[in-house]
Amino acid sequence: MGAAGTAVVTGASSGIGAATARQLAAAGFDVVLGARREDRLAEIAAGIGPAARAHRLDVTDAGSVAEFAAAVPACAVLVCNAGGALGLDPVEAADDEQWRSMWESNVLGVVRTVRAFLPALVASGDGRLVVLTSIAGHEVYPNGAGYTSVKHAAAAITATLRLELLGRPVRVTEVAPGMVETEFSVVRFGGDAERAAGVYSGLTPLSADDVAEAICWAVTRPPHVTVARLDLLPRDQASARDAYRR
Ligand code: NJP
Repeated sequence: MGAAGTAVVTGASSGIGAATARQLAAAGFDVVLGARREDRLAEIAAGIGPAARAHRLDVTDAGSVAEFAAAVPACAVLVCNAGGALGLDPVEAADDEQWRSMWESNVLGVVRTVRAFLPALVASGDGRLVVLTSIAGHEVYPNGAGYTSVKHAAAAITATLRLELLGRPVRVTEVAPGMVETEFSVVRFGGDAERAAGVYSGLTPLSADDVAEAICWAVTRPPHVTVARLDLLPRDQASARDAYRR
């Protein structure tokens, strides 16, 4: 067993989750990777080596979360990273299915996963819970309400957990990035890679590794230190709406 204990990462089949699993393994954790695309998960876990194992997980499905948690008896670190955005439309043109899907993965998905792993986090004696929200969890922008509303909810849930867990050995960290170049925008725009590339044009966005490094740092502070919230931005982004493009 990894000297640092077991770390679970949801949404580990790409982007920030995959990078976090790699970096946590390098920091001495055994890592358990969860997501829906099992082929991608298996490939990433194989690349990490014997410290990693992959298990299918759909955070929108209570049965899948229960099955996933049952396969992981001990857990010191839980990174709730699964989620993302769908669409970029004004509220007056809101697509119910896209909104429902975002609430299921970014909000209820976090609640289900935290509920399932909380007993193990407490039992570890030094549990660490990390929730990926976003700058969109603290600011709004036109056409973004579907995503900003779910990330605001995830931020509220994370802050509530810190209050509710006071006195129990679990540290709660919110990680709120700005632009990170991953599959995020390709998913948001339904596979339109050209439109997705436009989001990051003319500036250097954060990489998945930049965010993973911050997560790794937060969960490896001494047990009496809670990193409550990390806001990470590319230098050329000043708010959810303001970016400087060269
Ligand atoms: O995006 P991407 P990121 N059940 O698309 C998984 C937030 N964020 O790494 O199930 C289980 O490369 C999906 O796996 P799969 C963002 O909101 C990002 O950037 O196989 N897993 C994949 O592994 C999100 O919370 C940016 O399709 C599910 C992963 O989630 C987190 O960072 C900015 C799932 C998404 O990987 C990671 O996103 C920001 C489900 N139902 C916040 N649904 C940014 N990139 O700019 C999805 O502020 N996944």
